[in-house]
Amino acid sequence: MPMETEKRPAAQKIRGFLHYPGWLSPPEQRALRDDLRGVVAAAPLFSPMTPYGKEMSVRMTSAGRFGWVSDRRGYRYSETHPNGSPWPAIPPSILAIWRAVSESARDPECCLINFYSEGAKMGLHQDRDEADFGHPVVSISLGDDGLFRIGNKTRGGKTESLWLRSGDVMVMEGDARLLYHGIDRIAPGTSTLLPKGGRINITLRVVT
Ligand code: MD6
Ligand code: FE
Repeated sequence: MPMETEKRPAAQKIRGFLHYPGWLSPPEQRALRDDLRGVVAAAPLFSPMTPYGKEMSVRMTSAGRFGWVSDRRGYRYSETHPNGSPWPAIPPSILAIWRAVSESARDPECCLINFYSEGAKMGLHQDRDEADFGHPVVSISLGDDGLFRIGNKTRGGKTESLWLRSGDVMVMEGDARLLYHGIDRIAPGTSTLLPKGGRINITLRVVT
């Protein structure tokens, strides 16, 4: 079924982020979940160490040419999983979402998969390790709801929050590209998509 011809929800703008609530139908969410099982089988989830020597509460893995890793050398893109293997290819179902919502002429080179179990969160951060901020960052949420907070171009100041639900897509581009953002918490038991619960967030980026 060609995604482009289907009826898709309109974007809601929040601080320049484009939020598409329910972009993916429930059957599309299940298909994407199953595609991710193949990625995780090839590139197992791991718990990254922050450069400060603390284990992150989120578990992660990647697909594409580059993956995101973090250890005592710092946060960086890497062409290999911590186990030394190259990352698996980005599933076509994920590339189709990028092509539908992003105006980028290029395909993403990194597909980062973050898994949040109950109690996991992600501190306020900027996504600024890519070579060209003219390309957007696209995110896809699956599973339990996550409370997403958006701040400013520098740390501090007023913030706004919204719940990201299973099937939602977010696009961070233009003036919003360098805003601080993070996940305060997830709401366990709000989705039945993942048999053991939790939340998955996928972010797509052009790196080079
Ligand atoms: C998350 N998302 O939703 C974390 N980054 O779990 C992000 O850090 C993010 O949603 C850039 C653009 C969109 C995002
Ligand atoms: Fe981010």
